[in-house]
Amino acid sequence: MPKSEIFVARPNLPDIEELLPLLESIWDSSQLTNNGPLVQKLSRQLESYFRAPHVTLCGNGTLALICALKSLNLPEGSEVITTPYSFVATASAIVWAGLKPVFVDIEEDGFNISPSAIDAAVTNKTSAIVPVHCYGKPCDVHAIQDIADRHELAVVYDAAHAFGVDCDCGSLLTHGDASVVSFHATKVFQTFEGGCVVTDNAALKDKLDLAINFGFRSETEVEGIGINAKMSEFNAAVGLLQIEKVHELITARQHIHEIYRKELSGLDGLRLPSDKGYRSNYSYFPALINDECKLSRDALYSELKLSDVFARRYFFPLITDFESYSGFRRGSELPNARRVAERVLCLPIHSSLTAEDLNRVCSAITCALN
Ligand code: T4K
Repeated sequence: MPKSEIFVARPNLPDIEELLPLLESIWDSSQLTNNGPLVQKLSRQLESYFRAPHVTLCGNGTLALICALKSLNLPEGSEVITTPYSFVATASAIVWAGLKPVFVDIEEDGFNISPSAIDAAVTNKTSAIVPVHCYGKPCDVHAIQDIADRHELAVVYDAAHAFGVDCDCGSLLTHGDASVVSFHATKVFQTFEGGCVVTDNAALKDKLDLAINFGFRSETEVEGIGINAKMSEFNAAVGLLQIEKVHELITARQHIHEIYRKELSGLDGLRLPSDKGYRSNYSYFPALINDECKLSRDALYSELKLSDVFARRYFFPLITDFESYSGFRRGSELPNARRVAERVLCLPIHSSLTAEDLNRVCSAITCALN
């Protein structure tokens, strides 16, 4: 029998039987979008889950990031310091918001933006910082806030990977002016497409609610240049079922994380991620294939494909290596980001992986690297 393909991510889908009553409620009301009852219900449930005062649901994480930046009224064309080690949407959102990304390096021993590199890159054109909690691991939020306060900069966290993560001082999503979460199909909590902005600033929340709905304050009043970034009732229905299960889904991922750490820890040169020091959501399992490994990262990636194991090189290439982003300013050299981008391999981690799947992944890696 042919072996099934093992993907880096797989959405957890709600039971169709459970979805039907929610779909019936949408059909009965004919309210498909525009802040309907399911969107409102999911917003309140997420505020409670994130222990945060305000959540604005959006059509996806990228639109949520654009709207968060737009709603801060940053000067048009001003500079936003961010990381080149991320999904391209981090930078594209900055550009779509009419701002200029400035790329600085990540920390020497991690995946997140370096606070000292941010500090050194601030100029009188800088208006904001967009750090990424890469793979859901918290940035140094205290150091970043200190820099932002000293230079009067806004901070919008790209928390696409950080659904429900806690850091040393509670909910990670309550740091900065706003945090943006993605609910894409590949994420821990998914609504097919979706995302949200989390903020504790009521005035910002008001602007966001206008921004995602063309700027409409009332039937006859438009404030600011808005866009359509609303979440639909269908996406919210999926979210309402997902939120009931999310604890179970994160626990299943934690189990996989522990199995990988147990089975792969003895391999020369292979560096495995750790969940120490914060409450993780286990959204990714980024392993580093260092120079002492028997195979290079790309060789291992190809070798695993031969076993139908589709690990992914998140995040390679660096955003700055895409032609469209090569012209933006570098606020520092990028040696740490480059080293990690050339060595990282994200292993499959999702709630539908079976013990047999995990055995296949671990055996394929062990055979290749031993
Ligand atoms: N900021 C950061 C830091 C992000 O990582 C992202 C998104 C964003 C912002 C923007 O948020 P959104 O606007 O997307 O809400 C995927 C996702 O499309 C993307 O959401 C995610 N980050 C990024 C890290 O990964 P691809 O191009 O790798 O996706 P794809 O289609 O190759 O999917 C990966 C695997 O997942 C497939 O091999 C199979 C499985 N899969 C995928 C989809 C779409 C499924 O099983 N079912 C599916 O429906 O970008």
